Amino acid sequence: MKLTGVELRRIAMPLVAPFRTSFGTETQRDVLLVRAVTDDAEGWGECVAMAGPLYSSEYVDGAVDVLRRFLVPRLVAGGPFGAHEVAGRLAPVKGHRMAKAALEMAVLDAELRSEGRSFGRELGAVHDRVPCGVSVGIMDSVPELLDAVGGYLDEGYLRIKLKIEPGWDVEPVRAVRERFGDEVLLQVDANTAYTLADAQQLARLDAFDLLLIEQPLDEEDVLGHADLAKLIRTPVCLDESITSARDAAAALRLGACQIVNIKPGRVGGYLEARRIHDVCVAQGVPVWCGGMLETGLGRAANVALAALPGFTLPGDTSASGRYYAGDITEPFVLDDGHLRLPDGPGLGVAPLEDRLAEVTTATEWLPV
Ligand code: NPG
Repeated sequence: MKLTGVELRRIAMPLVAPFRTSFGTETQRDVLLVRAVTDDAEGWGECVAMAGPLYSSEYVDGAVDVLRRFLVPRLVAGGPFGAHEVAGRLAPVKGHRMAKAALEMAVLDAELRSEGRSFGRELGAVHDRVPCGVSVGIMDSVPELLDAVGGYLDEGYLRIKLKIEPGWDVEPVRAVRERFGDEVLLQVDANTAYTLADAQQLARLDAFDLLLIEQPLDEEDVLGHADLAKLIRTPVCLDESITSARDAAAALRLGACQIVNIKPGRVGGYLEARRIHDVCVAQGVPVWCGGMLETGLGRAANVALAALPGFTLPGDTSASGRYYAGDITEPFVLDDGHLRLPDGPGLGVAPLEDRLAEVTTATEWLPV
């Protein structure tokens, strides 16, 4: 395909409620969208970098800069290309996986739209809908948490993930188990907030029959996770530590995790995400699709990915309304605890023009 230009568009999306994790509180999502325009189609990518480098080293202003100065120029320098060549062309630029993923997603969407194929079909989806979990932030009090969890269960979510940090772990988990029972699929996510010295405290979670504990230790402490996995019964799942299929293979070989959270932005794109899926399937390791508070664009692609056969655990593929009162696409709505895969070409969804205009804070056109 031949690109005629790339638009970088910043949008500001207020969240329905503050979302607190061990690394900070989000009240508004500052999202970078990438629109790839070719001769016969256009495609959308969503960059999942946050406003600040607190989840990982990437942040949205940095993504804009690297796209403008390095990634887009490199992509087009070698002449026409296909979506499967994007990662290779961008590989000389170190890191910046979220920025790379957004560009690849936009190009892939444009290519699939022009060929009339959907993301789901391209990635290898085997289901037409996916079971959904919801991620519940850290709250000021246990009663407040129980209200929130009760509300999500009433809406039909099939799995609850509690954000934890030192001082907010055993007590909230116990309270949720006591109130809602042992049948609820329950897991926790620490976003790197602990060290191996906390192993005894984390072992207290063993009593609650959790599906998994996600990323308890620092992203670079893969060996620490392998040690921790021997000290606790709850299965360890890695998120931040896994940035490629090679990382995933290494972490599995080391025994650092028994489950993998796959987020396409974190690993450089949907095609690398599929490779991680394939590595895990080959070793019988369950995977699930993470979330980064995506708009309907990223959500559409995540739902397609989550329909691959190895995604055997419900993902953070919540309905649009979990985060946004007004999404920029037709909203994803929960149906019996599931989201349906869009089946149109490419992402199968596109921004609603008026809504997009309302939330746009800046646009920049990069001619090529
Ligand atoms: O459902 O989109 C979602 C969010 C799920 O908890 C969620 N994401 O660490 O996985 C995470 C977390 C996150 C949120 C990460 C915001 C980065 C920013």
